[in-house]
Amino acid sequence: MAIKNKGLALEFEYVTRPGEQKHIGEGLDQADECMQEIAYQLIIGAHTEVGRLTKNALDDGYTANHILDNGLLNGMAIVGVKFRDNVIFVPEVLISARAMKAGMAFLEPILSASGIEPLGIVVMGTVKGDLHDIGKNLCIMMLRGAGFVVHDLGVDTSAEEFSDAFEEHSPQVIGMSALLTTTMPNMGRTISSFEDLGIRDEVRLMVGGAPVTQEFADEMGADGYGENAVDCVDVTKNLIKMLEELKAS
Ligand code: B12
Repeated sequence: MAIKNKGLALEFEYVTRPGEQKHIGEGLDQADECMQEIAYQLIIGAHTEVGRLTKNALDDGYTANHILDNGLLNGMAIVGVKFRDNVIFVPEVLISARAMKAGMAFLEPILSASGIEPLGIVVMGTVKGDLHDIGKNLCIMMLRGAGFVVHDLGVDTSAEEFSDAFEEHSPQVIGMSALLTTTMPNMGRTISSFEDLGIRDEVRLMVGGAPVTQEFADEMGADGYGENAVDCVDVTKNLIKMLEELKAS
């Protein structure tokens, strides 16, 4: 392990699960001192610094992809782990998200002009009657950071709006978020409406939000459930694989 940046080395100590240590550790191994500094500044939420370092790195000849993978995403991976493990809370995540945005402001125009194929297309929304969107927005941020194109339907999204978005954007995965026990059933209603419209097998439906459990997700016939924003990315990747297999069979 070659983490030369002292601050980042201390941050990496929060990564305690062996699988994650390996995965994130390998990512950090690819990062030179400049990328490690970007990752560290993102973790501590220094948005001006992340913007400045990203611009300097581009001027120095690093590619946008390299900075995204080795700088910003390495930092975001540790932020995600710290958030899940209750080391940091929503305000700190939002501050790191702002730093990610500051870096992405320089990278996005280059990435979109280069026509790199996205990992997949995802539609996300908070279900009808529910106005909570902090968790959904964190999921979206992680998905975009991981290379997905995400269409955000916002809050209070009806079943019809989800199916319209399916027709408009042709996503492989649709994610629904609910924070209220009273709005959770609207996830099931949306799934039923996809069945009624005959489009149920053309897309994978994923659910999440604090009161949602795997058991509840299974009961209402969702294809996937994620407990947090880190899970959301893994679940999305698995669901896309599942959909491809389903379509191939
Ligand atoms: C912030 C908040 C609000 C804000 C929302 C602001 C916003 N822009 O989101 C405001 C003030 C508007 C609000 C309003 C209300 N709220 Co409120 N709110 C909260 C609070 C404090 C935090 C929620 C939050 O953001 N958590 C942090 C995020 C990061 O976590 P998260 O959403 O769970 O998301 C994570 C995971 O669940 C997962 N995830 C989330 N979505 C998805 C989707 C997918 C597909 C996947 C894979 C994963 C995933 O990943 C996320 C990141 O790790 C909670 C209490 C609490 N401590 O949880 C109450 C809480 C959710 N609210 C509650 C209530 C009752 C209300 C109101 C009805 C209050 C009222 N009487 O007016 C209204 C409802 C308004 C409405 N129609 O929606 C109750 C719900 C009770 C229940 N069991 O139903 C709670 C639990 C408070 C309580 N203890 O009573 N609220």
